[in-house]
Amino acid sequence: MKKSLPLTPVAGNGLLDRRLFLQSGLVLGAAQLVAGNAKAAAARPEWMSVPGEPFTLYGQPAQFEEEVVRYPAPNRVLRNNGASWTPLHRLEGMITPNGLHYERHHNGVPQIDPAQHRLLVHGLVRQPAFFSIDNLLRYPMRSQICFVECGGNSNAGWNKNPSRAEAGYFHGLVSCSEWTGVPLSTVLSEVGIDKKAKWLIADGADAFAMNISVPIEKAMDDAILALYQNGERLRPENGYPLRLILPGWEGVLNVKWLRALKAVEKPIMARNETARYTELLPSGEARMFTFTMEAKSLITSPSGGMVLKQGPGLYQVTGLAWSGRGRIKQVDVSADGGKTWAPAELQDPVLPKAFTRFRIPWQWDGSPAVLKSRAVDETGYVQPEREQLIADRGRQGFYHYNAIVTWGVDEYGEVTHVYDTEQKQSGTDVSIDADWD
Ligand SMILES: Nc1nc2c(c(=O)[nH]1)N[C@H]1C(S)=C(S)[C@@H](COP(=O)(O)O)O[C@H]1N2
Ligand SMILES: [Mo]
Repeated sequence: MKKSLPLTPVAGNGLLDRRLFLQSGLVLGAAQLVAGNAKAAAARPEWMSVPGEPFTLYGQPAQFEEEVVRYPAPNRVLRNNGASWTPLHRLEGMITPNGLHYERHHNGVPQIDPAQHRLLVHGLVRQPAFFSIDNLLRYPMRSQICFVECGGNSNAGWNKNPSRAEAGYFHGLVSCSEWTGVPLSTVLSEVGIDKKAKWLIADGADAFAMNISVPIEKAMDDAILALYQNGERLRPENGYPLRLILPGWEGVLNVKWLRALKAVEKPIMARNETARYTELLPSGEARMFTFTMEAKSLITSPSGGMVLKQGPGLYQVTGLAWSGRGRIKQVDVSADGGKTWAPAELQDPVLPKAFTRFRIPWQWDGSPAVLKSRAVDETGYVQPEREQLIADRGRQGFYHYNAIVTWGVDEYGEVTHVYDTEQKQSGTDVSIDADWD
């Protein structure tokens, strides 16, 4: 017999040992006990009396899951320049379903016929070449599970008042998929890169004609010319038929609808690497070419807009952590606004540059509580508190917000986003004040 763990808190305000969940699935006491007649409880539901629906060619979510959708940025969609958020607070595990991957386009989704699409590799190369999709499909492929995150994700965190958006509609400009395709290094060695080349200019085939500069080292390291997303061909909105995947690097560099790569000596200084995705620091200097997305974590349940309906008792606190520098080493959770912390259980697999699911049991006593999570990655980088991030970066930034997220729980079990350890703050609803131009 295993010795069972005591329900003694391991940190303030009722956080319990993370191993408790590994002991028994019934620890939350969530099962409904059969009171009285077990035969009535075993009665067949109505859908057992008629044959089911026929087969479908392509499956859709259950009709009862219609609320699990992306959230489009208000007013921006009509102009084809905007974003839509992944509902992270309604998902589990570490993989984002393809239909819910966040979207960010600057001029809509081009409808590309794969038979007519070509990738041109040129510039400082021995032999410029075209690659059709059929050509690329013949190369040996590689898969990597990694996140893609927009540098503008979570930017409502810079606002003076805490956003009232639900967790995913605030932090969901990040998604995690298994990307499969041809290692970019394979194609580059085929065309022969000149030693003078230090950058690749990547071009997209959308009406925005998006372009951006990618350092050669990253291109030769783990970059993928992705053709598949979670086992099926890319979705149009995520770059069909070909996109660049740079694991752990800012979303904007992951050029969709990829049509050209030009080897050059210097970055092109495109709009999206100068006027955008760059921030003015308090020193007056511009923080540019940041590339790697820093470690971040987010409690997805309970989170903003949810209610602890069962009243005081045992709850599962769960969320996601990720880092562009590598693996997540630890996620600490606090229920007392950061005074004390306890390590959460990290769910396998814990992969570099991928979502990592964490869980910890929490005994809520019915009084106000303040939940936080803090990610530490394998380089030792610790996710900063909001005050710290603002002290380091000032408020002119707009991009690259990765501070600790705080959820306040009131005595009714209602969960809201708060900024500091005060349980509740007044403040008007803040829309995501994003300049997506
Ligand atoms: N061709 C092209 N590539 C693009 C963009 C674009 O507008 N056009 N948007 C970029 C930005 S800013 C981000 S955050 C990611 C979004 O990828 P997704 O829409 O697949 O989530 O794609 C990047 N690649
Ligand atoms: Mo982005």
